Amino acid sequence: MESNLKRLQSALRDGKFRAGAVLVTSHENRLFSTGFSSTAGAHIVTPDASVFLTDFRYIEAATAAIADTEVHMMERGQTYADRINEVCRRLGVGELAYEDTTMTVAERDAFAARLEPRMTPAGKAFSHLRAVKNEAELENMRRAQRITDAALAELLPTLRLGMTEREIQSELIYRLYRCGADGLSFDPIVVSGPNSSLPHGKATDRVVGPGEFVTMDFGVLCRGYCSDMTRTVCFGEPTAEMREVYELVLRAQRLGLDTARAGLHYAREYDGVVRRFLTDAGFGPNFGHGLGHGLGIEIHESLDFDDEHPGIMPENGVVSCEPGIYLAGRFGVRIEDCVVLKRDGCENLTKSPKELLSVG
Ligand SMILES: [Mn+2]
Repeated sequence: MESNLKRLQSALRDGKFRAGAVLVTSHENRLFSTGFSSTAGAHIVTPDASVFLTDFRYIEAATAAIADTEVHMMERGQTYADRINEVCRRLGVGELAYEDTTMTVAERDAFAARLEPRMTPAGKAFSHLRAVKNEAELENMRRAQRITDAALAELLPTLRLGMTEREIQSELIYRLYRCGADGLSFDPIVVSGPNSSLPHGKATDRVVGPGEFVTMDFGVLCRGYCSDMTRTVCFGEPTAEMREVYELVLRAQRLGLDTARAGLHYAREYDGVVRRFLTDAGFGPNFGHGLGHGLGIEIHESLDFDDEHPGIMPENGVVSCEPGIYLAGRFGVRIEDCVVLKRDGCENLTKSPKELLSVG
């Protein structure tokens, strides 16, 4: 299996960064290029060399963890710009691609004033690399989803009428950590009754009543990688209309899962297929968000990164499948799994059942 560092070096060699070397500065891209998580550091990569600079807080762990890389400590009072200049001089780097998509304008200006190599924007090169996962990254994501599935299985029997959204959210977070989460990939969404028509609503002190949907959208971090899942359950018995809407969303979701594969145009051939299905059923205006998004180190990663093939979903990319129907002021349903795109279909990372469940 090719490490992310080797993939980054191949991309440099192939001219994908339009520079001889790259300066990796954001937490997310440093995690990608080194496999090491830290709040401070800079990674300078050329086709044949890899130098990571970090400070006293991380030096011991970084030295032990990062393979095929020189790891050096920043001395107190030194600036990253000065140390990067030293490294670039030694490696003969005259042109350095920088993360124009993550750096603040102030950081860019400060580097531009001090760095000796010419700075060129890396553009979409990082999102292109990160969209395609290697086996180690996929294993982290499978593990993250296993934790997420396990936490839901533990949570469901604890749900009782009279709980508030916030109580459900707290119980869920507790289970996620107990099941092995390193962190949360985002603050879980727990919305009930009429609040469930808010796709990204916030948990409140609202008490869940009988015959109401509760939508829970949540995920964890495992070794720096995200999971993401949504399930809608009913407290007590749903009405016939609620059941009908739920079954429609479930059919739409299965259609998305059956459709998903590498090489499809996201908007036309993936999102578009499910959107047409829900539109034909009369719920087009009630499905106002995208069918899916990329994910990995970040919970939302771009699927539109390849200028030669705009909008095409890559092999070994991970994408969510999350149709929903939202009836303002009444109720909403969303069901979400995440899949690994393969040439002839997809691997569903999400194992939690999704038949309409009556709880409480
Ligand atoms: Mn999602």
